[in-house]
Amino acid sequence: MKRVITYGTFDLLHYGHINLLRRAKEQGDYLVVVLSTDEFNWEQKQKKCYFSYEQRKHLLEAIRYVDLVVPETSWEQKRKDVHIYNIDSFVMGDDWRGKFDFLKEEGVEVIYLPRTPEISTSQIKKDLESKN
Ligand code: C2G
Repeated sequence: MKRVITYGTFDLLHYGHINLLRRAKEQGDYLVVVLSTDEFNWEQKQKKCYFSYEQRKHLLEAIRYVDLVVPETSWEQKRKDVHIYNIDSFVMGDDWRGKFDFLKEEGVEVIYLPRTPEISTSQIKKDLESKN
């Protein structure tokens, strides 16, 4: 059983997120999604989510590619997480390319996948604002 992990905010869930989750799951048999809490988003990413952590978790758990959703509360937890969840592969979109290569030291394959172009949560918010 090959176990894969990925991290994110996944606010206003969109097809770019789904493409990432689908391709992450294709790397193995079991996908853990570590979902940024509302506090982590605000304090560390200055992101104010439209959906709360519980709502974003609920949405992610409904996706066929996702097997487990757990909280992301710090940048540093990745080194521990890959052992807690017995991870073989770490997957992120390539906007993060290079940022998590240190996980190779933990015996984890690190994969950066091309982002889906022209869609992002911030773009959705901008488009909606301009329409009003
Ligand atoms: N993504 C993508 N294509 C898009 C938008 C997002 O492939 N058009 C990917 C991102 O690269 C990321 C995942 O979807 O791998 C989740 O994106 P966000 O919710 O924006 O997550 P982010 O804020 O990048 O948080 O510790 C890592 C952070 O929690 C990552």
